[in-house]
Amino acid sequence: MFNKILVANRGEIACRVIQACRELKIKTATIYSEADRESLHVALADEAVCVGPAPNKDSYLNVANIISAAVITEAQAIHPGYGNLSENPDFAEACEACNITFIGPPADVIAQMGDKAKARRIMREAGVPVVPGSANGVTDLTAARQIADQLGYPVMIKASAGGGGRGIRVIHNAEQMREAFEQAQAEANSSFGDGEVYLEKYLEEPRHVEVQILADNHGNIVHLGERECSIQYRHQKLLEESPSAVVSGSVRRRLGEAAVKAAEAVGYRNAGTVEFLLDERRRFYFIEMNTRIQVEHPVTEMLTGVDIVREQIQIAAGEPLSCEQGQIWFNGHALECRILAADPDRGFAPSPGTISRWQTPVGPGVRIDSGVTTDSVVPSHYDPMIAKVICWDQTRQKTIARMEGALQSLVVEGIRTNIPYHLRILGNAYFRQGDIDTHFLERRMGLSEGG
Ligand code: MV4
Repeated sequence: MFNKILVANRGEIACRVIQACRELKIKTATIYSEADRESLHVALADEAVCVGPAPNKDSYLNVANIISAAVITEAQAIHPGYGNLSENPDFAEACEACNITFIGPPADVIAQMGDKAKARRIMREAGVPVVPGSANGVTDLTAARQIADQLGYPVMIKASAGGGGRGIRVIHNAEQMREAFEQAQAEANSSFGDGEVYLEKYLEEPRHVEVQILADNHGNIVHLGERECSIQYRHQKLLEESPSAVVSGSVRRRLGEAAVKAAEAVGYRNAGTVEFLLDERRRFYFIEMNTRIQVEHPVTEMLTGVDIVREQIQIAAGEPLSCEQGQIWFNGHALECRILAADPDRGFAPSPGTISRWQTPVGPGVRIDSGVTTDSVVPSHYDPMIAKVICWDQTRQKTIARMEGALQSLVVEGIRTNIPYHLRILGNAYFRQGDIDTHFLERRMGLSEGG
């Protein structure tokens, strides 16, 4: 087992990984930018290295300085968290080249799943159901028109190097194709340095469910059930839950089998998430695979009792999974609300500043994963998510009530947050009936995608 791990991230996920290391008696080093000198994750780690000035690109994305931090602190492994360098194959490669274990999948697996068109092809060849669409990337307008005609409009155009909704758009008819195709290519080029796009049949009323998997270096792969992630604002998940209100035992088993098959097909190692769309007839289709720990992992941890971050560390250290599929049970219901330093009255514009008071609820089935505390400064340079409230109870209705109570007891003074907006969602009749899909926010909460 590792003696010391470098936690190469900030905020709540850095605090979460540091805590897992502490339980395993592993020493921790972490990194920080000049803006994060006084932050909570720095205080919690055993030691900390400044890797650059405030802007993310100069610090938390600074591969050379981060690897140097691992070398000078003599860390044997690096945990990248999520976002930032967590799905950067060059970073994973650089870690291994410096004889530092990257806590995540092999670099080539990250690269393969990072190419969304290639990922679809691998999954289709492995017999995993994928959304009907182009077999490869689409390079010219004529091909795009032919494929769209075969699929039937509406179709969705997506960037191969994108993911998570970046660079996707819906095309409703042939007249829109030229402009949409050219814009999508240009946007993919400018955002990802790779203009390749691909086409999929647009599913009109899907739910977005994702399946957590764990794979060790001894051939063991398990799934930990699904997470319902349909409630998204501009492709940022706001609130996630497990189980999905519409996934039956048999659908869960088939989703899990498909996710394990996807992991086998690509030689997966460590924690990963297979994303599917679920249609109104409960058929499901692969859309992409995420090769990192996800923000919403606590929902699965609360439901199954499996500590996913601890499993990640143990897998990276060469140990076998601590659980077999037959020992994994899905008990009760879990729900997560992402707490953003954002102003819901100004289209969720970031609301940086100093938190003059942070007071968290306590009680059975209430978990707060936080990167902040009283007197923390929320900088304007980074993602505005400062914490997550995760609740568990025996039924969905009880879990909703527990979450409402927890959010009402979470005191945050000095900055604006989206807590009131979460309470509006939780109070919404359609939400409380479990009647949600990917259009929930605009249809039921009057929130246009434009903000
Ligand atoms: C889709 C889709 C419908 N049809 N693909 C992909 C990235 C993820 N963040 C959202 N994704 C979707 N891909 C096809 N072929 C619906 C979604 C989707 C979504 C789309 C627009 C607005 C909100 C959404 C929420 C969840 C899923």
